[in-house]
Amino acid sequence: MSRSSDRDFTFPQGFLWGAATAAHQIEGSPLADGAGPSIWTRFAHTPGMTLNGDTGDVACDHYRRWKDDVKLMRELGLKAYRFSTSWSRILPEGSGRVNQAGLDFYSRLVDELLANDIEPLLTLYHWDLPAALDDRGGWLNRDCADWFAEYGRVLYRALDGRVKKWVTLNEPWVVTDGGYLHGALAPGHRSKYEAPIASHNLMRAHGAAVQAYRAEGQHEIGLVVNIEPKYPATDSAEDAAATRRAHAYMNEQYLHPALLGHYPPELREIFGDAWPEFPAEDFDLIVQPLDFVGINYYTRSVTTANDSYPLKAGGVRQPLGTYTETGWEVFPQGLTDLLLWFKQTYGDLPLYVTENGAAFFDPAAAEDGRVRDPLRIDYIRKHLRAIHDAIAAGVDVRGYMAWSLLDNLEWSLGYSKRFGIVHVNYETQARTPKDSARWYSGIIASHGRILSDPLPY
Ligand code: PNW
Repeated sequence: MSRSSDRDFTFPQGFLWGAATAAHQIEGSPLADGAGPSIWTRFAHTPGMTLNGDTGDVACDHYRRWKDDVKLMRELGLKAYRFSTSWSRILPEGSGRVNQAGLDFYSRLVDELLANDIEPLLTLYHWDLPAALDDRGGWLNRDCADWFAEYGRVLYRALDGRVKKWVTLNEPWVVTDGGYLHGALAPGHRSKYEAPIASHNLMRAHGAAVQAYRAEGQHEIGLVVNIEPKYPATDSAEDAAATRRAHAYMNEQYLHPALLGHYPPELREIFGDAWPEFPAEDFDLIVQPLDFVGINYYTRSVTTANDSYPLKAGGVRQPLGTYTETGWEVFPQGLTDLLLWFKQTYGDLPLYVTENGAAFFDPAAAEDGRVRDPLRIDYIRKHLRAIHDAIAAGVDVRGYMAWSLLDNLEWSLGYSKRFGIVHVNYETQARTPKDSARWYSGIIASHGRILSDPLPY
C-alpha cells in the first residue's frame, strides 16, 4: 500500500486543484437577511426526516465565517473553490423579487476568493429549491425551466466575469432518486410516476439556464453528474442485462439527453408504464453545447439480476472490499474506467472531477493538535492516481475538487458523517486541517509529483 513508485505523477500545467462545498451543507443562517426558506429548511424541520433531527440552521456557520474560511483555503494553497448559491437567498419566492442582501453575500465571497487567487466554480443548484416553488409543484411543474433560467440570469448579470466557471445542476440523479422516488431527500416524495417527470424537468431547466447563459455570459458553463460505474457480479446474461439497466438509470439518464439529445432506451424498460412520452421539442432545449462536464465520483457497484431498478438497487458487497463510513466501496479503478467510458461515449469534452472523497471515522485531535486521517489520504491518493491514469490514456481532465473542504451537514444523515479535509468542531466551530488537508497542500504545491512517494504514515 505504501510502496513508492518510479512513475511520474506530475499533473498538467494549470490543472485546477480545489475543494468543494454546497450552500445548505455549510452556510447556516438559512433565513438571514431576507432569505426565503428552501425545501431543505422545511424538510429538516419536519420530524423524522433527518438523523437526530439535524438541520442546517447553524451547520458550519459559513454564512458568518466565510472570510476566515477563504483564509483557510488560501493557507491550504487551493487554486479553486467549488460552492453553490442558495436560490432562496437570492429570490426568496424563487421567482420575481430579488433579495439584494442575498446576492451581496455571494458577491463578497467571490471578491474575497479572487483577492486570494482562488478561482470560484459556482453551482446554481445543489438541491435547495425555494420552498415557494415547491408549493407550485417544484420540479414537477414544467415552469421550473423558466424559473431556473430567471435565477441563473440574476447571477450571471451580477457575477459573470468574476465567476468564469458555472455549473447548472449538481447531480440531477440524486435530486430525483432521493427526492421523488425514494423520499430520503427533500421534498421527500416516493413515486415512480413522478421521478421521470422531475428528471425531465430538471434537464429542461438545465437547458434553459445554459441558453440564458449564452445570451448573458462570456465564459464557461457545464453540468455536474454523479457517476457510479456498474460491474456485473457474474458473467451470466441476466447479470449483464441488469448491469446495463443500472448503468442507463444512474449514469446515462442525464448525460444522454444533455449531450446526445435522447434518453437511453433502457429507461422505458425500467419505468414501464410510468415512463411518459415527452414532447420531441423538449430535447432541443435540453441538448445544449456545454463547455465542460463535472463528474462526482465516490464508488462503484456490483450488480446482479436480483437488483430491480429503479425501486430497489442492491449492489453486492465485496468480501475483500474496503468500505467507507457511508458504506461505499473504495474502488479507484472505477474512476479511470468511467473517465475512459465518458470520452468513448460522449467525445472529447473538458472534464473536471468536481467531487471525490470519503467519510471515515476520524479520531479527535491529538494533543499535538493533529487530526490523523490516514484512510482519507489513502483514498484521495489512489483516486488521484486513477485520474492520472485516465489523463495518460488521453482523457482531458482539467481539475480535481476534494469533497469536502469542511466536515458538514450530510443531508438526511445530519452531522454524523464527516467528509471534510478540515475538521469542524460543531460546538466551537473551530476548524482544524486534518492530516489529509496538509498532505493535499503538498499535492497542490508539487503538481501531484508527491503521489509517487510512499504514504506519509
Ligand atoms: C454527493 N449516490 O451526493 C453530493 O453532491 C454532496 O452534497 C454529498 O455531501 C456527497 O456526495 C457525499 O454524499 C451523493 O448514492 C449522494 O450515488 C449519493 C450518491 C452520490 C452522490
